[in-house]
Amino acid sequence: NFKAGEKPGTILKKFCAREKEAFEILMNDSLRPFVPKYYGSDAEDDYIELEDLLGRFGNPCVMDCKIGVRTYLEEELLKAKEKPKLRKDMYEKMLQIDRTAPTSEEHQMRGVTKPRYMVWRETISTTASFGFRIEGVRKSDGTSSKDFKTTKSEPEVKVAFKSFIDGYEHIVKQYLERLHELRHALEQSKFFSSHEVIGSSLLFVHDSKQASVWMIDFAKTIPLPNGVPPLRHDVPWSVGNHEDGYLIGLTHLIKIFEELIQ
Ligand code: 4IP
Ligand code: ADP
Ligand code: MN
Repeated sequence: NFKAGEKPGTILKKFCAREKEAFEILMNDSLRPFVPKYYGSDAEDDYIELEDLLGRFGNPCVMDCKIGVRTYLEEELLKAKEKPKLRKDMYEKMLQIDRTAPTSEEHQMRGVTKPRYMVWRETISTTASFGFRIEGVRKSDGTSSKDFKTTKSEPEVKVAFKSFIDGYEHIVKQYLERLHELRHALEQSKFFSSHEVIGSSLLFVHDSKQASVWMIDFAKTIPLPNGVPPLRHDVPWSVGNHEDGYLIGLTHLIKIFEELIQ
C-alpha cells in the first residue's frame, strides 16, 4: 500500500477518496500538527503523498494503536443486513485464532459477515472495553510483531507498552505531553466534531532522543450526515448515533502512560 514519495521525506499511499477529502480539511484544522503533512494526490488519483513521519527519527521504535470502540462503518452493517455476504477469508482468520469462535451455522457455511468478524475482533481485544487496541509494534532492532489480536486484559496491554518503551523510559514523558496536547486539539477541532473516525490509528514513534504521536489512516473517516448532532466521541455507540468512542480510547491510553511513568 505504500512506497517512497517523489519528494524526500514523503511516502505515497494508495489513493482513497475519503482519505484525500479528510486530509484536505485537516490541513486547515486545529488537528494539522497531529497528522502527517498532506502534499496532494497525483493526476490519476492513484496515490496521495504524505509526510514520512519516521523521517526525523534515527532508528525509531513504532507502535500502531487502532482507536475507537467500533472498527466498521454503519453502512457496512446496513449492507450486511440487507444483503449478507459471507466472507470465507474472515471465517478462516477467525478459525486460526479460536476454532470454537464460529457458531455451528457459520461452520456449516464456512463464512461470516464482515460486521460479525469485526465485532468479534473488537471483543477478543481491548477495542470494545478500552476503545483502542495495539495493532503492531516495530522495535529499533528491526524486530516487529503483529501478535496482539488477543491482547485483552489491562496487565497484558501494560506488558506490551513496557516492552515497547524498554530502554527508553526517559522519553515516556514526551509521549504523555503530546497525548495531552492532542486531546486539547481534538476538543477545539471542527473536523473532529463533524466526522466519524473509524479504523484510524495513533502512531507512536520514538528514538533515544524524542517521542511523538500522530493520527493516521483516514480511509474510514466520514463526515456526519446532515441533521445528526455533533459527535461527542466519549459515549457508547448505538446504531444511528455515529459515535466512535475515540476519546474513550485516548483517555485509556493517557491513563496507561501516566501509570508507566510511576
Ligand atoms: C482486517 O482485519 C482489518 O480490520 C482491516 O482494517 C479491514 O479493512 C479488513 O477488512 C479486515 O479484514 P484483520 O486486521 O483481522 O486482518 P485496516 O485496514 O485498518 O487494518 P478496512 O477496509 O475495513 O479498513 P476488509 O473488508 O478490507 O478485508
Ligand atoms: P492501511 O490503511 O493500509 O492500514 P495506514 O495508513 O494505517 O494504512 O498505515 C499502515 C502503516 O504504515 C502504519 O501502521 C504505519 O506503520 C505506516 N505509516 C502510515 N502512514 C505513515 C506516515 N505518514 N509516515 C510513516 N509511516 C506511516
Ligand atoms: Mn488501516
